[in-house]
Amino acid sequence: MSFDKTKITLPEMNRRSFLKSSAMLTMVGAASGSLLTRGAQAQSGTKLTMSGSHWGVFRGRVDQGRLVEVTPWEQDPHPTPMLQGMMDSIYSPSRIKYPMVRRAWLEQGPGADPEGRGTGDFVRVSWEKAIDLVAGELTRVRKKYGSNGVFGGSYGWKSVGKFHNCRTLLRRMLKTTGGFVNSLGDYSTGAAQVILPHVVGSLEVYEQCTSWDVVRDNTKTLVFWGCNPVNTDQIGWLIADHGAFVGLEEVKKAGIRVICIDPIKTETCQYLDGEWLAPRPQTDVAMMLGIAHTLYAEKLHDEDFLKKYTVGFDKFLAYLIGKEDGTPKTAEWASKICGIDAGTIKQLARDFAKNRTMIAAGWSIQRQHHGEQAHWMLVTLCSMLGQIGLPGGGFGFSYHYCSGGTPTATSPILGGITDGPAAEVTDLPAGCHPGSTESACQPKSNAIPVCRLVEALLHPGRTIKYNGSDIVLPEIHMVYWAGGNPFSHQQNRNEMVEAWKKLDTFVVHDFQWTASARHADIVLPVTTSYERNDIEQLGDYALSHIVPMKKLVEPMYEARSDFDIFADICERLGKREEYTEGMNEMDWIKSFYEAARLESRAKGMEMPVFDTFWQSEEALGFPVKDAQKQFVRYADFREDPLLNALGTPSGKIEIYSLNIEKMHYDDCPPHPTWMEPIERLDGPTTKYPLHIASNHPIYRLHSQLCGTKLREKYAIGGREPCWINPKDAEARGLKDGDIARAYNDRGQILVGIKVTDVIRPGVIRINEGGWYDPVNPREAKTLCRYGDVNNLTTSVSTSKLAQANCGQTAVVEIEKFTGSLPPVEVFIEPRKAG
Ligand code: PGD
Ligand code: PGD
Repeated sequence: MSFDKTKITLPEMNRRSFLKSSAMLTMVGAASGSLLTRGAQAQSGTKLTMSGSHWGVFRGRVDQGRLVEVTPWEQDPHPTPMLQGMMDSIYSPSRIKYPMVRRAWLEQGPGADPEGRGTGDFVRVSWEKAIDLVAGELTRVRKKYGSNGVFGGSYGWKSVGKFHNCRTLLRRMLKTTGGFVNSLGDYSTGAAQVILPHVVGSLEVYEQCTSWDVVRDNTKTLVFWGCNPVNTDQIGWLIADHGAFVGLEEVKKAGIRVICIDPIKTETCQYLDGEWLAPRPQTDVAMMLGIAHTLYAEKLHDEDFLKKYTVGFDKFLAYLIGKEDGTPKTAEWASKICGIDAGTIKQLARDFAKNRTMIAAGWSIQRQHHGEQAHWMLVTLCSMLGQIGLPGGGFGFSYHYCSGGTPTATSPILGGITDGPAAEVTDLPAGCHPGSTESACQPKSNAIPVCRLVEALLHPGRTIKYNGSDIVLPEIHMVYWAGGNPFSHQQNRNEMVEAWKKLDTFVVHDFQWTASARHADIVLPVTTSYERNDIEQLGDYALSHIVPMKKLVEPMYEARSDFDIFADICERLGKREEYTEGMNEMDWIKSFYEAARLESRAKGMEMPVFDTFWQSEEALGFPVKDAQKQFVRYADFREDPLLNALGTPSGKIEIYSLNIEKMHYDDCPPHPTWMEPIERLDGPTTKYPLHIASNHPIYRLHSQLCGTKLREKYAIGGREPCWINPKDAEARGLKDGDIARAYNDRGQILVGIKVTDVIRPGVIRINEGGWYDPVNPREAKTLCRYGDVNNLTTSVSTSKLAQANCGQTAVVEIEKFTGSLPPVEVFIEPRKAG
């Protein structure tokens, strides 16, 4: 493993000049023809193979069929140390080698001994047998319960690549063979992405931000509100480009004032020498209201902006100044809730109004009870400041994700495999015909809000509200997952374990023995993306290159690609041709490239023929126009709000929403509102004294890479780390390196203690994504030996509007663990598998 060129260790930034990267394989305008320039690696004569990952572009060196070295791409401005874990994911002892079936399920049939899930008693079967079992069970369940008996929402991450997109491939198989229940939304921005279309007319959370260059040149105060790009921009949904690190370095060089509002003094705050304000978690809306009240009281708000570009400020104002409920939301009022002193809150209002202020908000502030309010209130606050659409002012909701703010290249959109023809609605109530407008004849829901699967299993037939509509939770008997790790991402693990007992069958495709695979009935081993060919774009926002993702090594053991597995299942069900469309891996990859080539030509650029591209071992680069480098979010709206009206009913920013008013939800009023979450630090009804920040991990992508050697970089006593303030540690007799038990009414986990003053007293940090390792899976609320934080979080939804997850809502107590320490067992094959 060679990382000599980069030497980065978080939280430090890589100080080498990011901008020096030489042009490698670059695509130029048609006028000058197609041009390929060889990169330094190729010139040296060393045979390295290029591929890509969520952690960046890299070159792999293979010796005698084994990947022995991974080198980050020369043009990556800030390679992440996580790339080191990637190689180990191929060879780690947590690799799934063969198709496996849970013994009780195999011998006694679907639904047998549900308490035995997770005990690791698996039997190895042949691929032939495994495919028969899956195809047979799909047929049985659909015949008995209809297509709504099968859940294929399969939420979660996957590997990069336009072809081996496992979740899409799963849906394609399920659609082709007879339908399924899908999922709505995601865990990242579940609340914000439902409320923001009512407020600004788009999802906003995944929109491009004002460019870093514009921020550097215009912003005077840069606020990171629950936002930690130094950590979270390490990865990409597509291949990570790490452009945000260039932007952050520029911000630092420019000496821009940085304020970080976060219970943790983040890596970003430390790198940028930011001013750290640490409110109580889950109280951001109150703090924002305190700032808003000061703006109004001191006449610092921008009346012209509010009049011209927003609707409903008058109604919100009645709430803000207390006309509506008798409580003015003053800085003093806010201070009591959020714990930041009133003077500071007032000063923030003055400073924000006086200077060009950009508020970069992360997403944890909406991943909590009533999370819809946070982003709505932030838009409202920025509307009062009146800087939205001005260079360097307003808000950006994606600076921390996939390097938002990195200018977008003029490139074609690379297509990918689709989930096939539109789903047929098959589950109409008896006696109804398709297209009937009778309300009794509306199809039973075939999509549920993504985090409500557990609720559906526990309460089939229950009607829940969702963004103005009613959804009847379906009766699900079979759950199929390919891409994603529900036994990591879902909140309230013990409730989930109980819900899973209702299932007949749980099928999982993965390459590692995750907790989900361990709780499955049928486990199918898939290839990693380093054992197959694919193609992908670089940078979700940058879209700067097309990257050949070339197979590095042959599939290990009996692993097969998701595509091949699904094609075989379709064959058993008589649908192979429909599924594959008669094409293999390389046919599909070429077809995506060729379509991009045509689009590119229409844009006046000439891409090389596929074979030249594929054999070049280089990424194909696209130009970035100056206009993109100078991009200002909402500049067009500001310039002409009629011509560039927003997608809201009024065409303006909706501080009061009539649409939401019509929904009459008691937990999501029609204007931004402070509402107590069900539990919080020092909250009125809170039972436990410490809040858990279940942040995104520094050396993992959720649970991905937890099963690799990278764990040695952070695990404490072999357990997931728990950061705790010295005061809280002392009060509990805890010191660095201790193993402790964190617990509440929902569950209990072991963690390794790290005492640090970069965390607010009253808050502990246990990152999400630690692998669930139950001591005794048959025992209710059993101890998790490794430290999966979702044993402790609540599964309550944000509100009736978004029904999103509240991963950041959890209070706990923690104590030194004095019993005999159970060894961690989750990072090897299940013991009884054979
Ligand atoms: P990952 O660990 O990325 O987590 O939850 P998610 O389920 O996405 O899971 C991806 C899985 O896909 C891994 O097991 C990986 O091995 C597998 N995989 C990768 N490539 C392939 C492939 O080609 N084929 C197949 N079949 N499998 C593959 C993440 C979710 O967690 C998210 S997105 C968020 S934002 C939430 N965050 C929090 C949080 O902040 N706090 C808490 N408490 N909980 C959270 N949960 C959520
Ligand atoms: P988090 O780490 O959960 O990241 O991006 P997101 O912004 O949600 O939280 C960001 C910051 O919010 C943390 O510093 C945390 O302390 C702070 N915070 C927590 N609660 C509160 C609060 O109540 N108020 C305030 N003011 N701050 C709070 C997540 C994004 O990251 C997503 S959704 C995904 S899918 C990706 N996941 C990963 C990952 O797993 N690992 C890495 N390294 N990078 C990722 N990037 C992406």
